[in-house]
Amino acid sequence: MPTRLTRRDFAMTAGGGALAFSASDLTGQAALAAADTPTATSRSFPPGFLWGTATASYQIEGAVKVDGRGASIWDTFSHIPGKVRDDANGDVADDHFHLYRGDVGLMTALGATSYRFSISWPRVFPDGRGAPNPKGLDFYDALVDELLANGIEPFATLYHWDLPQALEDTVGGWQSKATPQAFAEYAGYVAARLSDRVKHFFTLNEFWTFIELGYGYGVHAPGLKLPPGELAQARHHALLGHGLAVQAIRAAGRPGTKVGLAENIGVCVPAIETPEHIEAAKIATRELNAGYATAMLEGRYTDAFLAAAGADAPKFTAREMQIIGSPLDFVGINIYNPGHYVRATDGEPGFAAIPFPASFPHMQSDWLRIGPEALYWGPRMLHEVWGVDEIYITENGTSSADVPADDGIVYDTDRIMYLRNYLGQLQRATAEGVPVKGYFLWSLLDNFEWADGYHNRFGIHYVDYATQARTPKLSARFYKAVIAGNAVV
Ligand code: PNW
Repeated sequence: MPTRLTRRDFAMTAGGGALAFSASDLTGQAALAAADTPTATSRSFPPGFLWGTATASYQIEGAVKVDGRGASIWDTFSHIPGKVRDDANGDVADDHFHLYRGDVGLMTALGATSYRFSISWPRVFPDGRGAPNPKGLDFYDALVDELLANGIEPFATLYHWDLPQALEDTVGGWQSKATPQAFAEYAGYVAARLSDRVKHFFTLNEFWTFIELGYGYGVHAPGLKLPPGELAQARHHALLGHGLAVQAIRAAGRPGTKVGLAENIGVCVPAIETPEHIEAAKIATRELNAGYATAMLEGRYTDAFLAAAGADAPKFTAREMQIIGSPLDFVGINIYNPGHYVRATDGEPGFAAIPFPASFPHMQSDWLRIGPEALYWGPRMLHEVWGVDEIYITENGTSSADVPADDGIVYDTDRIMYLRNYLGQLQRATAEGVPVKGYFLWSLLDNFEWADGYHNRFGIHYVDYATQARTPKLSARFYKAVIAGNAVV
């Protein structure tokens, strides 16, 4: 039996020079030497820790009209002038649909042991529901086989934002309860077909981002700016889709299939690591994630959340909350930045979130604030607040102003600095017994970065979009050394 999350009852009071390295170091059989068991050091990760990269279908696949794929809301949105930087779209992206074998080769060269990818819902159900497309899963079948043949464990995400356009057109997407139902049918279908080889399924990726940016701020597909009450209902429907999918995957998947989610919780970092501030950060973790993670991990909305929403609170039934709180086998969290620095207060609600000073450092984008300790506190909070005992870091990484040097290599020392410091904090968590089982670096390749188009590059492999050539950046060599040593290097 898979281990299930336990819940707690909460008493709430509220090397050498640059020339020593060439891109060819990262290709070919030499990388396989990484399979040797590394010697443990004080900077080591636990034996068997999974190392991988993460991607998402619409961001890399291209081939948007191949083999009967239907349109998604991102196809539509990206083709509306002015919505995406430089009016870019994912029609071709990294053409991973055709180049996946080589891309798995990049993973092999890194010595990676796992890979997180997402499945395009409209490839499988072009209309979102009804009859499945017979060819819809062929690509993923082949990808999974290729991964397994190379000793790489596949982790599949069922929803990374490419909602079938037909569902947006006919029922209003996540505004309707029909969408969670359709999502569960799709999830069950995929689990039945792939769970002989895929053991870990994530339901939805980053509830906060696709709902708030897509239905609230209108900067992601489908580009809506719903009023608060309707937005609250869309949030609730996304949670319901998660819960129904958990049940559908359990019903359709082979024994041993594990299911969880991949959410970008707002990581609450105690401003000072003393007991009172740590306690405040725990309270804040529940309340500042009440709309998503807390609801799914506890099967209820907190009293403070409902009180704050007032008349705009979501409408829900007890049965729905039970579905939303369906027990999970593991939890994935995407962590790029600290969500909040938190301090203790004497009165209610027991914590205060401190505004970020204007001088707080960040990477290429303003939101990519540099707070490596988020990779320590995120998993520790999941473990201590909700008793999660199987945790994955489902995304972590940064975009950088990458420019190939004369020798064709991107010397992305800023990305390495970012990764080294974040991984140091993750290592600290594992050394203290926080049950983090794996890490997926975002991303394998430069790719279609949503509203930022191709301008923001998150890959550890540089993609020349004119030729589709992939070139390992210096950070790929860094990551390869981390994987080989199973330690921060
Ligand atoms: C995540 N924000 O998105 C997604 O899961 C990926 O698809 C994406 O490429 C990656 O992070 C890098 O952006 C986010 O504005 C998008 O805070 C925006 C935000 C956070 C995450």
